[in-house]
Amino acid sequence: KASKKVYFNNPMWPGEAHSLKVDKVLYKGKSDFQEVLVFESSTYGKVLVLDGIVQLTEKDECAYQEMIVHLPLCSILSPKTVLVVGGGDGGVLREIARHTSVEQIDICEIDKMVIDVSKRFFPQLAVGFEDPRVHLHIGDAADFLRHAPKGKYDAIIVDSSDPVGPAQELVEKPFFETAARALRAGGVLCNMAESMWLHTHLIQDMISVCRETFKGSVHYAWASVPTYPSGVIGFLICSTEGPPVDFVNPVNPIEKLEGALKHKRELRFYNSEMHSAAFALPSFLKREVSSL
Ligand code: AAT
Repeated sequence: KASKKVYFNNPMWPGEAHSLKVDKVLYKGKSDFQEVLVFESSTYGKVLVLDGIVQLTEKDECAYQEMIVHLPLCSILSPKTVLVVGGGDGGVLREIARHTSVEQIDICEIDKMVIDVSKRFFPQLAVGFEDPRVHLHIGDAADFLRHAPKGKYDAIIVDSSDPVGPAQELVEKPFFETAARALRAGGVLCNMAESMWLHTHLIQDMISVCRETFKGSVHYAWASVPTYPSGVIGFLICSTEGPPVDFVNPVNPIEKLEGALKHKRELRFYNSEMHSAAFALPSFLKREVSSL
């Protein structure tokens, strides 16, 4: 009974839980910010869990990391400066590295333990940290952005955890305002934006805040990630006022990018068709988004 209570009481998805069979617990630790757990599952490879919530599995991380990076970076021509918020496992860095136009990648992750654990257990993600263009900052990204120079970034990718705990601030208006300020005119933001099945209100709130803050355009896209709650994850993708950005039809298609596909690791999920398809919304969501 006690364990049932814990499983079904997550405020982000009350009344439901998803389970994976644990073959072996590989690491258990507690940082200043959260509980960190790594285990070997019987069907999804190794799994990284923070405060009881699955952040990634070896089998399906490709879907999330490839989409959250290439949706924004393939929507603008020759991105050069990119900021990653969160993303301490390094998977997002690994994907940004495919873009040879990129000259500087800043990353601000709050929890050093996530980085250390990823380097030890998920080398195929942490490899992203080895790129010489990467500059690592340990700290709260909301704080980091408050001090970022105006107009510095072509793209900001918010690969953060759910808004309970250290990521709470990252879905609030002041955060979006500092992100918009740190982007150049016509720059893009791509934000992890939860599940359309579970978090319609949160998504609506994020969209209306972003419509006030980002004067270019604001879109919602989604992808299937079986180990995230309800099996899908959304992305809120916005541009600042400036040269208009056509998010649905990538102007910088990955198939034409020198080296992007020749990278040591093949793309497993993303391609230009998946990019455009990700913006197709089910009728219920379309209605809710357009009613805002
Ligand atoms: N790529 C794996 C997916 C993640 S990881 C989210 C990261 O965001 C974590 O490493 C966490 O420590 C970091 N983080 C949380 N809050 C902050 C903050 N304020 N500043 C900087 N980094 C932060 C996300 C999985 C999404 C799960 C969907 N259910």
